[in-house]
Amino acid sequence: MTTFTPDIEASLAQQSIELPSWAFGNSGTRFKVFATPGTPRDPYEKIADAGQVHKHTGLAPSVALHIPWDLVDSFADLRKHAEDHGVRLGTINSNTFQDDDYKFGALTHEDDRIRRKAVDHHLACIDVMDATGSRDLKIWLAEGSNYPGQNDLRARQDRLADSLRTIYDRLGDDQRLVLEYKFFEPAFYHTDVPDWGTSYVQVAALGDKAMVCLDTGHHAPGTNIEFIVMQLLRLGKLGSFDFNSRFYADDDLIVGAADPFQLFRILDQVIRGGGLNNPDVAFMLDQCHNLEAKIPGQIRSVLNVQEMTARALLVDRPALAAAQSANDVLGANAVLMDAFYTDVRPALAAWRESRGLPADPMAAYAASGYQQQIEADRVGGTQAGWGA
Ligand code: LRH
Ligand code: MN
Ligand code: MN
Repeated sequence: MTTFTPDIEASLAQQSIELPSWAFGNSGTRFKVFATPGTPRDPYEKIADAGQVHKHTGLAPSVALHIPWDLVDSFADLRKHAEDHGVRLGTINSNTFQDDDYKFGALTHEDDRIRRKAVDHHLACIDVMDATGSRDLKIWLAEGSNYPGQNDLRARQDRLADSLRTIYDRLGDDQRLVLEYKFFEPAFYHTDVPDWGTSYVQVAALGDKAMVCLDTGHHAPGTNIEFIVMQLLRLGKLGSFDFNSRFYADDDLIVGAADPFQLFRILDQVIRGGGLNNPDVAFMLDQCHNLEAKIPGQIRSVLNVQEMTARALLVDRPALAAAQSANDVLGANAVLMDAFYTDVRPALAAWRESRGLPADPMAAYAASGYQQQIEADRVGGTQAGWGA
């Protein structure tokens, strides 16, 4: 069996992955949302469920919120509730994609009234961050156009810079803004923040507290995502990941499910660039579980990240560097592939047990009775969905 060095064990012990509150609500395609028994009815129940993921894996100590989906009367109370469930509140996500006013844009809108409304929403999100103790405000903008000529691309970029400046200036000393990019959808011709370069240009103009968020599902097929990871780390601007996996578009499937090798390559570059165990890089999931049960779906997800992290930590870096500098093409590739093909699951199971965690978190959750309990308890009321 593969064993881990103390250095690798120390890295694994520090790893933490943030869960999205919306992964616990119902979601679906534009054709149908299937209800899942036991689905939370409010943000409190979503956080209780997130606590289960952390309890069984030790990997997920924080939960990201989406505003207004997770609006509550008292965020101080929600914070306390999270602590009671062994987790804390993490990144606050703004939402400018479900309001009629934003049909033609939010932070880029031509109409100052609407643009001001969108800016104010972000300022309100920062108020939430003050109450929850969150560090990061994550901004994803659904703005763009469908037809060439529909909009003045350049003027929109200027208005975006201006809006972001107002938001940035409201951040506290220990708070940050992370700007997520996405190459298309919901707009099909142009998107105002379509790629890492645009996000980088915008956040670099703001200052040190603004970083790029990389959602793995937001790239065209065939994009070398690990190259982008390398470049952003090199520039000191990789603020966070939204992990998920995709076969076609922004599928939001379980991270590492579609292409474990890509996840390994990304984590390899994270390690190479000093991004692992680095508090400046937040590792989050951004997923939906349309068919599978949500809590085990999240457990599987964090375990996938842990597994590929452990494999990437096994890369023999001195041997890799030697092969690379000798231009030993096949030798260098073999060093990387040896690590990728190593089955670390038995070593991780043993390591978990040594830390008082279940060797098999999926089995432990299934045996815990929690799923049966929530399915019995949460009848009546409205199940929270991707949205409310
Ligand atoms: C947009 C996105 C963004 C949103 C989330 C629900 O596709 O990735 O991060 O906040 O999905
Ligand atoms: Mn995302
Ligand atoms: Mn997405």
